[in-house]
Amino acid sequence: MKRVVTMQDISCAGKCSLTVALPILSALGAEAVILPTAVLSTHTMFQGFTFHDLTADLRAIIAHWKKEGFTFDAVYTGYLGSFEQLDIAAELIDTFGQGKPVIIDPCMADNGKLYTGFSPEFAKGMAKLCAKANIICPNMTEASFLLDIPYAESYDEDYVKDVLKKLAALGPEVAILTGITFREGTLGAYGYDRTKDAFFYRYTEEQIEHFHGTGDIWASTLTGALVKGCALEDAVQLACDYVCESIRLTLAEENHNTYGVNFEQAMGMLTK
Ligand code: PXL
Repeated sequence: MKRVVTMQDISCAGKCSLTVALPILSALGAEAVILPTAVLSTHTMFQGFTFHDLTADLRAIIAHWKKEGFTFDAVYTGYLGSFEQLDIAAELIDTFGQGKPVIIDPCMADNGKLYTGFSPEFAKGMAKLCAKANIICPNMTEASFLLDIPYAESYDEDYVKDVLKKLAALGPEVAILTGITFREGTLGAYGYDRTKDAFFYRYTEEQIEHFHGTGDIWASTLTGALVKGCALEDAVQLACDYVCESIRLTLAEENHNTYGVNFEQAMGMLTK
């Protein structure tokens, strides 16, 4: 059985980070080993969330796994909350990611803005971590902070390709920009494989509302599908389709919540 180690926080309520990564990796048939960086009562879009930092435990957890002889078929990092956690993510990759797919989702920003608690300096640290990845999957806002370029609200295909080449120059073999659209009613991900000097675009129908946590669902699906043996472009398509269906099912529910999507009800797409 394939085994993935994923490092991100536990937002107890809010349907993001580990509370979506774990079930999605399981649904795709992979064992999910978790390195939880912090426990929050909710994700940071809520007011007044609690926060318990687990940084002090992380190196001991990694050391124990090493002693036990654990190996992993992929290393996947998501939301990381501090410079020290970036260092520990680098150590996790050095310890367990050699010759294995390393997927870094540089969760830190959306809609032109950094999330609460992040700084442009942190984005520089994240850019350095991205050098250790095989695949990175930022949205356009995260890409602009990683590259220290202005955020482009509108763009054309040439601009997207230029950003992707710059992202790949940070070090990863594959850079994927999520949330890319060129035509109303569609939304998808544009990728660049530096080793083949090849671009690809996979998209689906755009839902009328956007929700929190969908980036984590997207990256978890990508990781699980790749570990299962899907080709990169197929894994990207599945991730787009699964997020789209999760939002569709959310909107179909009367009085649905606004903090996350009904990814649970779309899970049949992953177990098939
Ligand atoms: O979905 C990304 C994410 C993960 N974890 C926490 C967050 C966010 C986004 O805001 O706040 C704690």
